[in-house]
Amino acid sequence: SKTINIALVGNPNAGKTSIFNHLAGAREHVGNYSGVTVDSKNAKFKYKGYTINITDLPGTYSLTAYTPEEVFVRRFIHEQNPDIVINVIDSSNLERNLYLTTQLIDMDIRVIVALNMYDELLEKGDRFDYTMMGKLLGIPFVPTVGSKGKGLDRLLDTTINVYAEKDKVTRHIHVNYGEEIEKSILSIQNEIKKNTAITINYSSRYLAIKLLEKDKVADKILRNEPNYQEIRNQTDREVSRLENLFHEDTETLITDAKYGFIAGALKETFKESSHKKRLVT
Ligand code: GDP
Ligand code: K
Ligand code: MG
Repeated sequence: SKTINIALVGNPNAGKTSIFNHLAGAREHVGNYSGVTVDSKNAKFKYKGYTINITDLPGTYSLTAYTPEEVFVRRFIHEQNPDIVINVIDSSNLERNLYLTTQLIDMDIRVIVALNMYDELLEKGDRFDYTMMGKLLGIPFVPTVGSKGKGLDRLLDTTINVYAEKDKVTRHIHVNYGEEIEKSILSIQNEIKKNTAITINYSSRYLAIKLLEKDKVADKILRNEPNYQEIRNQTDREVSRLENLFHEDTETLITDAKYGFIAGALKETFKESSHKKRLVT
């Protein structure tokens, strides 16, 4: 049977391991990684004629390269190339959790969002039009309650549909970084396309964004290219141009634009409960 390789990616405590354990049928202790050993867990099972090969990855808030967890998750996605990334997000903290989602969008990979802790969202009475959010991001959203194993059949059915390219929501969107940053991305992207061998299996837009973020991993990927210096020079020019224009470093500009993008999407789809919680005195 066909094997679908899935990786669970998300913030710490979003519910990745709970979902993993329910899917794998394991009843292991659910806990956090100690922080000393960064590791992943892997399980295989059959579902509707497919072999599902699922990996539970360490929690990360971001996919830069500042922590061992970030390096591990990023390398896993780059090198193992999973068919589908299931981005497990905590419904009670959408803004922070969706930041990572924007980085997955930049990577141009196939993503499904498991809208976990959905029980908490319902309990608070918040209203979230996740169907519309899915359409805006081009990513199917599936509500789940990981601790109870709820929503997981729908998560797997969606996985199969996305894998078989039958999912109607899935489309590749770009996070819009605004006119000036977009201009810079495009010009660096053009240098990358002109000066790299076609064997580089990363999206040129993703690499261009990463170069603007002054990311060392992307720089290292490109450094072996014979015309690397052309890409480097163009990047330096664009970084200077943007930093002179906005009086802010480009890494911050990109981060701010991502949060702006999320805020805009949440404004259209999310309404916090008007019932204020009573303080117990
Ligand atoms: P991970 O760090 O992403 O692997 O998160 P865990 O699976 O370890 O879950 C963190 C905590 O949240 C645990 O105490 C889980 O029991 C709890 N949890 C997981 N999923 C849900 C959910 O959907 N609803 C609620 N209320 N709690 C959950
Ligand atoms: K929580
Ligand atoms: Mg975990």
